[in-house]
Amino acid sequence: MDIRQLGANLQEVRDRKPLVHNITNVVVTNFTANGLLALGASPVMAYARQEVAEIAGIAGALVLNIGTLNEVEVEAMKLAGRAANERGVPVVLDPVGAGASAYRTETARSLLDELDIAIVRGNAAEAANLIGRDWTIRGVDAGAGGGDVAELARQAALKLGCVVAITGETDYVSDGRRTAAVRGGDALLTRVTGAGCLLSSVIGAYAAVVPDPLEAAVAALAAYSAAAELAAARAGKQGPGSFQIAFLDLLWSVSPSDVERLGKVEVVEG
Ligand code: ATP
Ligand code: TZP
Ligand code: MG
Ligand code: MG
Repeated sequence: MDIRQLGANLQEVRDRKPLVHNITNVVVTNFTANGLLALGASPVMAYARQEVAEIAGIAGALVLNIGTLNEVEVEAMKLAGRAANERGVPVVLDPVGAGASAYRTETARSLLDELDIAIVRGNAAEAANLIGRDWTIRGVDAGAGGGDVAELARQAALKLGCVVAITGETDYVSDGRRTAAVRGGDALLTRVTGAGCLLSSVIGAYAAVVPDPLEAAVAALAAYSAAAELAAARAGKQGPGSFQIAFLDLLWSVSPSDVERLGKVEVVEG
């Protein structure tokens, strides 16, 4: 894994402005589109089964997020996912709330079974529940769990056959062979709804331009954490509202050298 490319990968996103097709939840749609625009990517939200295959097929990445899932949307996700797979477009899955209801868990698993997913990004509870491990989840937020999250990421990557990024105070990313820890960020991210969902879409933007999905996820997490740290320094004292605006500003202004200076990536294994 080349962790010296963190800044170069951000520049690549800005230079290539990848089109990111999001089928996401109703809570975070606007924040996700604004965050991708601020970073330098090009968001499109498209849900109709009449069009999703066409749009996913020309996108740089497809992001599937089950935050407010329903039957019609899940059908659209599968149509879009198949078109993306046929065209070699990387697919990112955010299994929001997996474990909170049987429908969410089963839907996330069926997307993983039926589609070739490149990267799963979720909290520890979602990742654990996807692979049949117990971990408390309350609505969409991870509760207390326990154990070694780096090992959970590794096991989930092996079992699901893709890169798994588990976020929290420290993020862990694994492809089953190589595992990295990304530290930093700011706890105010947990007070802004959609901070995780936007991150999954940012990972999509990176996956569109960085061929190795593990490297793409690590670079996205490092940039996101750096932007959050700078935003907290600028506006954190005022609280989550001001932080959210500052964070969007920082996604726009964080520089490749900021990411290299602030990025706290450690290769745990591989
Ligand atoms: P949850 O619903 O459990 O909060 P999520 O899907 O919103 O999960 P998070 O795990 O909160 O996603 O991750 C979103 C971003 O917030 C990531 O960049 C992560 O590193 C960061 N983050 C989460 N908790 C902390 C923390 N305590 N300190 C610093 N950064 C954090
Ligand atoms: N309810 C359903 S989806 C959603 C909520 C609150 C947004 C979750 O966003 P995140 O990024 O996991 O905080
Ligand atoms: Mg959160
Ligand atoms: Mg989430």
